[in-house]
Amino acid sequence: MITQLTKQDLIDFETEIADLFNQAHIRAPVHLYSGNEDAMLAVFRDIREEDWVCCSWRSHYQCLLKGVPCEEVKKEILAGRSISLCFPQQRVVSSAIVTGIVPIAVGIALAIKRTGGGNRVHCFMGDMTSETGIVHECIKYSTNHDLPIRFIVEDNEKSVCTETRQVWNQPVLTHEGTKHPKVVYYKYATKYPHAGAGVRVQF
Ligand SMILES: Cc1ncc(C[n+]2csc(CCOP(=O)(O)OP(=O)(O)O)c2C)c(N)n1
Ligand SMILES: [Mg+2]
Repeated sequence: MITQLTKQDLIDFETEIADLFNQAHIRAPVHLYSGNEDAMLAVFRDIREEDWVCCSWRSHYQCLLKGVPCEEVKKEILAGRSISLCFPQQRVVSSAIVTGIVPIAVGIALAIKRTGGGNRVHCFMGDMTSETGIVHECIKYSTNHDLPIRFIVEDNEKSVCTETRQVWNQPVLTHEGTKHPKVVYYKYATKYPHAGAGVRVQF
């Protein structure tokens, strides 16, 4: 583990951000996690300091667990950058474009392989992202070229307010319960809405 942060530390951080958002101290969207702390800590047991962590719009836990100091993450969120947090020093990069980060993660993994590096890439994505065409291609390419990358599918069953399984008329998602060596899947139930923290805040 890179940090000594506990499940409660993660929850406390998101709770503080939720309060700050609801009090209109953050004048930009925030996408909060909850209910996935154990799963996230388990995923991070296999992440080392020299590895790259690639994220979407929802990345507070990854930044904290990759070793970015809490105050630094909070400062960036307060500055309105929660949606695409990037901390190159700690090797965390994010994109707020659905699927945007996935080919970038594959590119980093390809560069590591070509330069003979011993580190890896860990690419986090939501359930809807995981069902897209480009993700299929990225997983296929990474598998066939045995790139040093792992994809983590975080299933909250939703794409914003839409049920992912209903959209695709697919009761079981593509990566649900997978044993693929490069894909990790977990399901969680969040208490937060897709974005924000439950209070309508006008920017
Ligand atoms: C190209 C693009 N289209 C639409 C959006 C708006 N959008 C942001 S998050 C999201 C839902 C993605 O769902 P999922 O991959 O399951 O991630 P979750 O937010 O549930 O973690 C959408 C449609 C976007 N950011 N980028
Ligand atoms: Mg989702």
